[in-house]
Amino acid sequence: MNNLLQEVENSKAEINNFSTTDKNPAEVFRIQFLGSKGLIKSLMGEMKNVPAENRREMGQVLNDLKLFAENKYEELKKTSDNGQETTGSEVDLSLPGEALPLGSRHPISIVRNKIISIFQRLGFAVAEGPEIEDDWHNFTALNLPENHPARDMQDTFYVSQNPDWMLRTHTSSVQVREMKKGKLPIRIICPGRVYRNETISARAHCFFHQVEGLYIASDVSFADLKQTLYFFVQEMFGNTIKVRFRPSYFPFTEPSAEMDITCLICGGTGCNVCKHTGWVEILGCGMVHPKVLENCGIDSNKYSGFAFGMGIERITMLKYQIKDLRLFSENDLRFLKQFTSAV
Ligand code: 2NL
Repeated sequence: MNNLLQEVENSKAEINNFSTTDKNPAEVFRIQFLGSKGLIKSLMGEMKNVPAENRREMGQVLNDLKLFAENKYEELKKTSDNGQETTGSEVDLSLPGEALPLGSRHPISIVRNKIISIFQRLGFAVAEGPEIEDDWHNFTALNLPENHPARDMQDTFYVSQNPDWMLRTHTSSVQVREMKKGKLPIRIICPGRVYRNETISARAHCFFHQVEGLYIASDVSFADLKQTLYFFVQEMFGNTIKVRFRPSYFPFTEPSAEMDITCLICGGTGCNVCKHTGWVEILGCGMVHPKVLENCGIDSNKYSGFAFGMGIERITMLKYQIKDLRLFSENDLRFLKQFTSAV
């Protein structure tokens, strides 16, 4: 009787300290303690040797031990169901998770997307192309003469493997590719990164972002150009804005112009931003040069078109009053977080 009690005590300790490296601890436990050849069954078998007057008491002790083992078994089943090695009490699954930090769009992306959506409403489609271009698509097709400074090693990044290759200096090369496809009319905008070998300063960088636009059909006029760009700036900056066109020169357009808008800071009365003129330049534009159309296989007697190009950095700086262009590429979260929106 005392021996059996001692065995029960030992078994209790064994159950309590049970551990195994097996993948299924509950099953190992069940076989060892609760199975038909398990420890508890064999202790029950000893009952026949217990004197009759102690049987009731001993039966109670063994039943308690069985209950103890069954509880342990349930506990082991729960933890192996979770696939965890720890017991449930150590991990509180009801605690809320750690909040992920919310990111935000880069200001250049915000402004690019806005420009795209305005022109899409006018029926312009987005076209994209390679950032490494050959001389013909980037320069020759666009009527950029052999001696043009943009072609100089000082102004363009050439690719050392092939002297004909370079990082595109504008997204006009994408428009050249679209014209070469021969499907008319064309009404596209070409957003993208472009590269120029400039000394980095508050106003210039060796790469920036552009949106160029091109509309070619029969009878496209300078009036179409003016109205399209006027609509664009009204949508972009508000409908109190005024515009003016100044004659300019680009090898790929004739006539060419630069478009100014009334200064966003002072409203036209004169301030530092507009250098006291009341106007700020936002883009270059013009009627596509007939030579460019012919270079791309388009009959310049049947078709005409306008084109324009703007730097996204410049528009963004004006819109958000950003004074230094280098902020766009420095990944400083104190700068970028200011553009976090609610959605
Ligand atoms: C600027 C000025 C301009 C164009 C880009 C263009 C493209 C083709 C044919 C003719 Cl395929 N023109 N693009 C025309 C005038 C100005 O960009 O200041 N860009 C930042």
